[in-house]
Amino acid sequence: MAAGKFIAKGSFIVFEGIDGAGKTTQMRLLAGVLESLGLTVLCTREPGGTGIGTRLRELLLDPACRDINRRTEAFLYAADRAQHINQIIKPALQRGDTVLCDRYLYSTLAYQGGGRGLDTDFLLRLNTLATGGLEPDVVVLLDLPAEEGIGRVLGHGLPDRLESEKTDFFRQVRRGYLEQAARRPGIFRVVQAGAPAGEVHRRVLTALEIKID
Ligand code: Z5A
Repeated sequence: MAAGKFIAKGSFIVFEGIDGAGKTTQMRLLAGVLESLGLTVLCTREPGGTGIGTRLRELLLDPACRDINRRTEAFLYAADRAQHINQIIKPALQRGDTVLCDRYLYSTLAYQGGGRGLDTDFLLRLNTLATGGLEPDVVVLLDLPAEEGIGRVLGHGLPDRLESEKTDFFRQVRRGYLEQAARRPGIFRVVQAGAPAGEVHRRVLTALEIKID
């Protein structure tokens, strides 16, 4: 097995995509491969990668908070991110762990920007404050049509606040992601995610230049 330029001790890898894109599934599969390469892997997520973040997540995804102001929502995601980076991500990277993160600031740009129409400059300024400029080595964008993603998640119980949004919203979110990927080809790897999980896993490995003999 050989790993390309993105995979090393202390690499920071982010998975992005609309709801149901398969981020959790693909992170778990990749973590297994990286561990077999001898790396110590930390899997984490946003929102909710810390104790404080878990409480923010409950608030953010609560259907009763449907009337949240879109700027308030952006500030809460940024607050979750600031706590997550300082408590979890930076210490792990400093230890030499390989960090796999389910969502990061690109979710804010896609959902609060593309989906809710907040100004990109405002979101970037807010998130530069929250992240201190910390960027991942690579962003794996799992891309699939909004209808497919929604179809996958609606199988698992009551929809949370964001899952109940209209399909159009998720189309705009998807567009927001694809625009980011087009603007930042150096950091984004777009993987077509509308295939069985094993096939998507192979595509992720190819995107990350990991070769299995
Ligand atoms: N949000 C935001 O607005 N702004 C921000 O800055 C941040 C987040 C950080 C987090 O919810 C919400 O917060 C999210 C965006 C918003 N929107 N919502 N809702 P979350 O963490 O609960 O939701 P998620 O990240 O979208 O997770 P998810 O819905 O579970 O999707 P996933 O992790 O991408 O997929 P999965 O869990 O791996 O798979 C979902 C289902 O599909 C499951 O039943 C799998 O068995 C199935 N699956 C997975 N892969 C496949 C394939 N290849 N084929 C068929 N079925 C599959």
